[in-house]
Amino acid sequence: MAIDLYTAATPNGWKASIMVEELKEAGAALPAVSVHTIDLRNGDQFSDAFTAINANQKIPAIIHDGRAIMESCAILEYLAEQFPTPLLPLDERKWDVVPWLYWQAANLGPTFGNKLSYTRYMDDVEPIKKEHPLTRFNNEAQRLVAILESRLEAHDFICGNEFTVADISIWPWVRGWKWSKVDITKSPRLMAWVDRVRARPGVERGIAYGVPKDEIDQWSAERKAQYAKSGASIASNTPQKST
Ligand SMILES: N[C@@H](CCC(=O)N[C@@H](CS)C(=O)NCC(=O)O)C(=O)O
Repeated sequence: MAIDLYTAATPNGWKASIMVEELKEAGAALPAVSVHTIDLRNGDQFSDAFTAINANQKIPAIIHDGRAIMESCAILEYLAEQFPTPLLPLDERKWDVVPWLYWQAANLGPTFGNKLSYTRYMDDVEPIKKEHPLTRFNNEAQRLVAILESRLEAHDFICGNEFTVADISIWPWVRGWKWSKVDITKSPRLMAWVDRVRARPGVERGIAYGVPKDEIDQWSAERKAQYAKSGASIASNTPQKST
């Protein structure tokens, strides 16, 4: 049964596309995957058709075997269970990995996302009003960076020497550290991990979904402006609607 993937070229979207490509790399018997791009700038996430798939109106989402799944980390866990590979051990070692998916969803994603929004997407907010949230989210991001740096002391990946769904969930946010201006340069193991994960062929293909090949690592000024515009409309207090 084919998989329908609803996504966009954003950190949460790349988690799902990296997963698809890493499953292929791991030799999983993955069915055909149909990719549907949701135009966040256009407000497609608020359409009735997409809301029926994901009541939370955010990408990514998948439909497989008639079942719709929302939340990127739930999608990683679902796909890992449906198509078993070392990306998620399914015996008791699962519990070395799954808590880090929850950690990403509850801590790293929201903190990096908020830091990014205040850094790049809120030009209409007076600088003085941004000071407190910027400091707050930056401090919290630095706390999370320190946790990752210490995780990587003993092994190459977040949960051991095997690359897992935990790495997939965390990497797209951390690799965008220059865009979110979360300084990781004083965390050498984390910097090396960003490069180590980037070097994987599955990751290379996964982050190319929705992005021209020559802009995978370095966005053009035009793309940065597009992201800024889309981010600004999402971060705005004026509700965005499907057009
Ligand atoms: N916790 C969710 C977050 C999903 C999320 O925030 N997606 C963003 C793109 S990275 C989105 O769809 N934003 C559109 C909006 O907020 O209107 C997940 O991990 O799937």
